[in-house]
Amino acid sequence: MTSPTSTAPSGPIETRQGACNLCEAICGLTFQVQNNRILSVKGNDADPLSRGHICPKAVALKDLHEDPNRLKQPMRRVGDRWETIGWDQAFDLVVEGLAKVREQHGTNAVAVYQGNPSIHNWGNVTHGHLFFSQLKTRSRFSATSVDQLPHHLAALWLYGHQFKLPIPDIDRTQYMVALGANPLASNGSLMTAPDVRARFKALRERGGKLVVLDPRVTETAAIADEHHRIVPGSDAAWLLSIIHTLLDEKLAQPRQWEPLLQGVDALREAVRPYSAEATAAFTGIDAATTRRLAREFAQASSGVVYGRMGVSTQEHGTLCQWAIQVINLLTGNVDREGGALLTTPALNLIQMGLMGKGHYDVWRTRVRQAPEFSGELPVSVMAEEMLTPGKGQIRALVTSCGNPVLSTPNGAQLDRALSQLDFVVSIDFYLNETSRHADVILPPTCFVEHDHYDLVFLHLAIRNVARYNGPIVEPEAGALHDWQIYSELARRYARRAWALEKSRAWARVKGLAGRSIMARLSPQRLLAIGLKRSKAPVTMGQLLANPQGIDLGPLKPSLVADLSRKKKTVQVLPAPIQRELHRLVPTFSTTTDAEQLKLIGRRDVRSNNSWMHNSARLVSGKNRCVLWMHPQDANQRGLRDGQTVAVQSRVGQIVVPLHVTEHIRSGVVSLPHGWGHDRPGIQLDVAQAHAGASINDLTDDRAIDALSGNAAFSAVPVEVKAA
Ligand SMILES: Nc1nc2c(c(=O)[nH]1)N[C@H]1C(S)=C(S)[C@@H](COP(=O)(O)OP(=O)(O)OC[C@H]3O[C@@H](n4cnc5c(=O)[nH]c(N)nc54)[C@H](O)[C@@H]3O)O[C@H]1N2
Ligand SMILES: Nc1nc2c(c(=O)[nH]1)N[C@H]1C(S)=C(S)[C@@H](COP(=O)(O)OP(=O)(O)OC[C@H]3O[C@@H](n4cnc5c(=O)[nH]c(N)nc54)[C@H](O)[C@@H]3O)O[C@H]1N2
Ligand code: SF4
Ligand SMILES: [Mo]
Repeated sequence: MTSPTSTAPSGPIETRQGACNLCEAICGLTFQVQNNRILSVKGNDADPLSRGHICPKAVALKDLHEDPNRLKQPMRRVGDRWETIGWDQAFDLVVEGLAKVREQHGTNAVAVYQGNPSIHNWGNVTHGHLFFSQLKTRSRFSATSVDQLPHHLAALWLYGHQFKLPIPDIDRTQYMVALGANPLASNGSLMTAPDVRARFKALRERGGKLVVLDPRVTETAAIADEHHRIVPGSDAAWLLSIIHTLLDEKLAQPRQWEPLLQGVDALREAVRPYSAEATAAFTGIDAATTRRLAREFAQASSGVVYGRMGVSTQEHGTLCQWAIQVINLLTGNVDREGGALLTTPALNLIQMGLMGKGHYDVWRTRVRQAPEFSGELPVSVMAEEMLTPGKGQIRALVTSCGNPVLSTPNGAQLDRALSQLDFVVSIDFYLNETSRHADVILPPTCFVEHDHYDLVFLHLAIRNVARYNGPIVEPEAGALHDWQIYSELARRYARRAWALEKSRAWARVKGLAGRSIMARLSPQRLLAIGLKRSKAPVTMGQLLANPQGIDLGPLKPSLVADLSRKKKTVQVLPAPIQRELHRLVPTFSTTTDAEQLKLIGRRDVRSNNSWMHNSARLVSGKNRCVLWMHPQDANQRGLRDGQTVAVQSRVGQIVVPLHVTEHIRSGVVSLPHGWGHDRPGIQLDVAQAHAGASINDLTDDRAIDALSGNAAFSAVPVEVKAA
């Protein structure tokens, strides 16, 4: 199948400015387009934030657009076959399928899983809730609980709002400590910082320092001033030792936070067992180094500790993210130039009350009693909620922008669970490892076919910027954007649900009516209204006239003033953290089993979670789905570089090639996620030819951060043998 536009006669070549939505860097792009075909993709030098930077994935937006495997019409499953159907029929099938399960088994029997692009594609943000909220289900899941959930929980407890996430001011800081983050490969996360390499270079050129703690010699570690190969899963103990040193050596100087911090004495007491000397054997970082780093950090003119996936997705993820904030608070670096600050984006959804402050543990999951967070349940429990009979058992699933079979722990179990559900619908343009379980697939347009304003990541950027871009190419006739799919699902489901809920109050009708008006407005209309109503510093007209983006300046302090105005204080030792600390003590006091290999992840600049592996240019060259192992560990097991090995964990086994390298801590092995495209029934020709194996057939659904329920991907105990 070729793109219908590819045979059109040649026309004028036009230049259009756009953005890349594949990762959080949201780089500005310049496209050359002819006859609705993308000729080239380049970095946009005029973009005030990305300044011309791109990575190899940007060009793959063109591959995605032209991918013959990309679905363009709804599909329904008929036995083992797929049949393309019209939108009208597809919507009816979906609404009827979901309503039927709800009628028979109750609202919580219908589950929702929203994957990562849900926040990268703004139509999902503006319109997704119109449909999902009508399902009224508590079985809500998303990629948040395999990612940044601990950040939200720490922000809720410390600053009173799940989205008050201070962003590292990397353009002005003098001292950055990065744990469990590899921005040179990931291009930054909870830190929209395109061209992070140049920014780190500038940091060092102005006399600043970059310290990296990572079990592996990552691309970021390789350019750092110092790199420490910390034992995976031990970061919470190390961070507590930093807090201990700050308080023990009287290095803390909270500056502007002094009047706001509560519970510092209790904190001093609570961290007493965690001296640098006490944790050294557990973390693999000697006490002198830890104490020196604490002193250097406290004495730097500005500094920021930053921790991402590696410390968020581990057994003590919430402790890690809380401790990072506390270190930044105790050194006065939160809400301070060169430290970590909140953004003030043009369209400030937090200020507008459109991003709720969040809640925690108001209800719990049925089987494991795991706490909800802001209405979501940890995805690690999704399979058990499908497989365990009883009232409230999940019988239907809506997936959108997600591929949980490859991206959530114990994916093989979830794979089995999905195959026995009564009804599955996937809103996705690929027939992949997850959507192959669907009864109906609703494929939206792809990114270059619709407009974009980054509602989410402009809240997480290292500078205040605003940028709106129109579509780069026209979608095919009859194609629907995500927002239109949600809008129509919301409309039809409301009608169907009305029959289910006749007895309920009038208010509900009014609510539905309001929603249906909103549902008809495009994201662009909503943006224009939002900018106007919130008296934003830019107008829609200015955005349209400046597709390269508008710079609104560096981040400015606001949090202290805001909390003071509201007469709020910051409790540095929230009660659940205090309880969790008691749980950690026995863990770090016992020496770890040196024979036991611990598995961690790895991101590669040419890969994007589970779904860009169908771009030939991205998967070409060397196989990236290989297991890294230190020579000492390989020798001990009689294994050599290039050989195929079997990796075994509590939940499963996979077979992958071995790469023996000094660039990893001994006792640790590393494998990327998002691979494993050898499952039957998928339609991804290129990815299938570069299948790899899924690390999440090894990661354990029982291994979670107890506080948040976030998946603990780091430090999975595994055995490795010759295959
Ligand atoms: N072991 C391990 N597992 C991990 C991680 C790890 O580091 N290690 N990382 C975790 C992290 S941080 C994340 S965010 C998750 C990601 O996990 P998921 O969000 O579940 O999966 P993705 O691989 O991002 O899949 C995205 C899906 O969305 C579809 N898609 C892309 N764009 C659009 C769009 O505009 N509209 C719609 N409707 N669909 C679209 C794609 O075709 C694809 O099927 O994986 C997690 N899993
Ligand atoms: N190229 C590319 N870019 C991406 C993505 C992608 O898949 N590919 N995904 C995007 C998404 S969804 C996200 S959330 C971000 C994530 O962005 P990052 O968090 O920067 O991404 P990772 O590369 O997973 O970095 C995690 C690091 O933690 C280390 N690590 C593992 N376990 C531990 C531990 O116990 N302690 C410490 N200290 N370190 C540990 C790993 O070795 C790794 O270097 O990246 C985004 N950008
Ligand atoms: S770093 Fe690469 S994937 Fe991320 S937004 Fe920029 S071009 Fe896209
Ligand atoms: Mo993520």
